[in-house]
Amino acid sequence: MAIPYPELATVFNRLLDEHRAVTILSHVNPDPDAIGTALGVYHWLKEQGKRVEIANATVDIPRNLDFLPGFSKIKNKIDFDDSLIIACDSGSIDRLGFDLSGRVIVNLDHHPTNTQYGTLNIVDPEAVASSEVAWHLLSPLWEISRESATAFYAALISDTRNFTTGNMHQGVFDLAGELVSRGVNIPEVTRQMLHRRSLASLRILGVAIDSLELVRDARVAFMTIRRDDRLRWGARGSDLDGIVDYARSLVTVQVAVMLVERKNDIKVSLRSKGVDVVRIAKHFGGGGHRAAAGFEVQGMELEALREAILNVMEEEDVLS
Ligand SMILES: [Mn+2]
Repeated sequence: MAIPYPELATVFNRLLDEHRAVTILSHVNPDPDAIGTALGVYHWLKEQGKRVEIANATVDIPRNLDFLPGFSKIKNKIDFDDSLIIACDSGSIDRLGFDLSGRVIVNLDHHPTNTQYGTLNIVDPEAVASSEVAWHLLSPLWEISRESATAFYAALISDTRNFTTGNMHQGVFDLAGELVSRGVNIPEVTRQMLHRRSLASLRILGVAIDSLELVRDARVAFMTIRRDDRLRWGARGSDLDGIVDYARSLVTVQVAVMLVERKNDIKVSLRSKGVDVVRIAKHFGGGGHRAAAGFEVQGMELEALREAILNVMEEEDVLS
């Protein structure tokens, strides 16, 4: 364990005692780790009789997670004004999308680039998912129910891409076993998470694969999704999840880059094999993990941005 969970849990407990209510948040454009971790914490607190609300600043949260217990409780606003904030899977305070000035915040995350914005920071960069952080913090304090375990398990399989990411180790399987022993219905979670894709997500995958370009001796792959393509197929942000992994899976590729043109900016996702892409993301004001990072830029054309990214790769000497 990289961080002193027992000591952090003591402070966490004290903060819980000092507040009459709790607001659980996760980052905007949430992925299953954000939603799953938040819901797991939500049930854990509910079961102890706490007054809890759960919110996310994004209106359009991924509908394929609606099988998770409590999904329908996720609101788009914060109603409690003096509650303890628990922020899940969010590397910075602005990624939460709400005005949190003057609030007491528990920052529960695993991004190495986390800005430590909390009153209490429980940030474990060695954890493969934020739900792993939640598990280490919460499981010694109070029972983990089937509801919480299911949400944490969904978060875990998502952030590890079904136990295949480069940071996998035996402890993750042990954790999965612990969660499953609380009654997680594995086939059901698998069905809901993997076999319920939208048509738009496959159409837009086709667009992305068509756009594939290889440069620098095929060590760098670019995929580009234009706004027109998304509008044409009705693809939402969550329909693009995992697409960049296809580019990384190519034998020669060390860095895969996906550029997604949006209304006011371009969203860039970086994935790598063995090289550190968080350095590239940081250069553009973003963050993430060694092998998976991202950032957003405004006021740049796709072409110019591609060149800028290649230049930063050169400067930072990320390619081997
Ligand atoms: Mn995560």
